[in-house]
Amino acid sequence: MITIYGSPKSSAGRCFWCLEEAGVEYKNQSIDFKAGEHKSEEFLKINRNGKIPALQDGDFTIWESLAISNYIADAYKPELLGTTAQERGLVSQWSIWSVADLQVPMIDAFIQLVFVPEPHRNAEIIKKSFEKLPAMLSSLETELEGKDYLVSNKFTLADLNVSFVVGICDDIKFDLAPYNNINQWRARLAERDGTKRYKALCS
Ligand SMILES: N[C@@H](CCC(=O)N[C@@H](CS)C(=O)NCC(=O)O)C(=O)O
Repeated sequence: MITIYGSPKSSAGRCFWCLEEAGVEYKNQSIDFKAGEHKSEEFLKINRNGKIPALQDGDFTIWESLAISNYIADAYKPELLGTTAQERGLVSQWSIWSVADLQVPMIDAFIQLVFVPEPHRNAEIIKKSFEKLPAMLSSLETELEGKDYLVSNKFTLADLNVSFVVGICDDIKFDLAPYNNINQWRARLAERDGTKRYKALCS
């Protein structure tokens, strides 16, 4: 049996979405941050870094959200990773870009706008983060021109991982109106059964 530790409304969300796309059975073990469960002796045996998500599949344990999703796909629905070396390379490229580049200003803005109470927000961090987004979103917009999906025009983890990060724009109220291709792609992804099952977990 697979156990995923963490909440679908956190960085673990991309792993829940992947589990739903793969159609595997799993159970969720929530971790109470306020009670310090992520730093408990028991949880540190699962991820010694004291962070969620982590996943156990039988006696196998893995942490780090992108690695978890890659493992789920590889073990249970390999086509999500692409079917040729080149496709797998591009899926990897987009997935890494989503966390190494796109997510960085998104999370900086998210922390300020969602976690920090308004009077204590750092307007400079928010401004600088928002300034970094158009170049990256324009790159994605260009890539999606004339395409339904990012890699070989079929749904892969590239779409899941990149759109998961783009979704942070909703939380930080970054206006995506100028990005037609991105909006159509997000609408297409929202129609997937796997996406609907994942979104239902977040509501
Ligand atoms: N790069 C990691 C980030 C994991 C992460 O920072 N998780 C947060 C929750 S979204 C956490 O567990 N924070 C607790 C802490 O840092 O003490 C991943 O994607 O899995």
